[in-house]
Amino acid sequence: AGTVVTFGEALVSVRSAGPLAIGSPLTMHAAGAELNVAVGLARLGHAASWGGVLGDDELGEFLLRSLAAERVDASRVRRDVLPTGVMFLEARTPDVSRVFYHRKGSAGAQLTPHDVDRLLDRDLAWLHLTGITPALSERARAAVLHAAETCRRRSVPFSVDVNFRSKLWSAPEAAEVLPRLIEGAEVVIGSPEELVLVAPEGKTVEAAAAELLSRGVGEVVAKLGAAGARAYTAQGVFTAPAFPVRAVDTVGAGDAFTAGYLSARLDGEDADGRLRRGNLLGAFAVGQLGDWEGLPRRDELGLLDLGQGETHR
Ligand code: ADP
Ligand code: KDG
Repeated sequence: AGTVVTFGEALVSVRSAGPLAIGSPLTMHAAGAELNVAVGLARLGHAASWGGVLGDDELGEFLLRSLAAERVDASRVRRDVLPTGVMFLEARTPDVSRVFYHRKGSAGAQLTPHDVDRLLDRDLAWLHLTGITPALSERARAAVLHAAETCRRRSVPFSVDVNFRSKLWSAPEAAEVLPRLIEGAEVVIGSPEELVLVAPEGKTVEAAAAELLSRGVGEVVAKLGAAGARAYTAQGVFTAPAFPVRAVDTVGAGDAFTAGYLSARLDGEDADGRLRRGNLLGAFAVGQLGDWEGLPRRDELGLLDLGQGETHR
């Protein structure tokens, strides 16, 4: 059946219980949009592989340990003398969080097209990319564009989550690069604003989706937060509501959604089934601290159908 491969920069995310400036208690998590997607897919039983460059340091060891524990193949990871990147997620107030990256000059940004060749040299079922990688460095940008090009040449289906990160680059810079990255993608996922960013002519999400479909993208999926998600396809537009859950940590919800959507796609589900599984994984992700810790195994997919506040005995 082949492997689902993804790559990018994995980070240690450090979550604070309060303001960082006063020295609030911290917890340590494995993160990075692509690592999150790989874990989500592996939990559901798909053969998933994550690639990238990790520092030859304790944080790199922690990320490898997390990947191994989650049964994500990391056999093609490269180590580098530069440090593993870190991000702080500060709970500044109970409702307002801030992200601070410590990733400039990190190992993760050293990814090259050669690393990508090594990573893709296998039986590939699917490749998942994000718009974070091209924002990391010149070489990482070359690497991710090369990966998309390799998929187009080899006719390997691939997906792109736009994941615009304004702390890494500007919207005009992203709008210059991302339309090239998503060319020929089977699935493009983003928030409505992100989808407008990658469709040069589109001013609304509907116009952006129509433009992307006409340029050969297979389907365009808009993540709508607590309102669920919508898929624009050649067969029409499909909408599905979110699952009602208590949100405790929304970071990582988008990656969980993507993992669920791709999992259903790999299983041959129709648009309704894909949106449903995406929303389901998003709901599991927001219910627990950490980007992916709360994600379900396949035998847990029905848990949320049983209602809120229930204890299963
Ligand atoms: P991102 O994390 O990329 O900003 P969203 O906030 O749109 O993405 O969330 C992604 C998906 O996670 C949504 O499409 C939805 O399925 C789910 N989700 C997000 N927030 C909630 C919520 N409060 N309740 C239930 N599901 C949610
Ligand atoms: O989607 C969650 C990501 O934002 C987080 O894990 C870190 O990859 C990350 C990034 O660059 O923001």
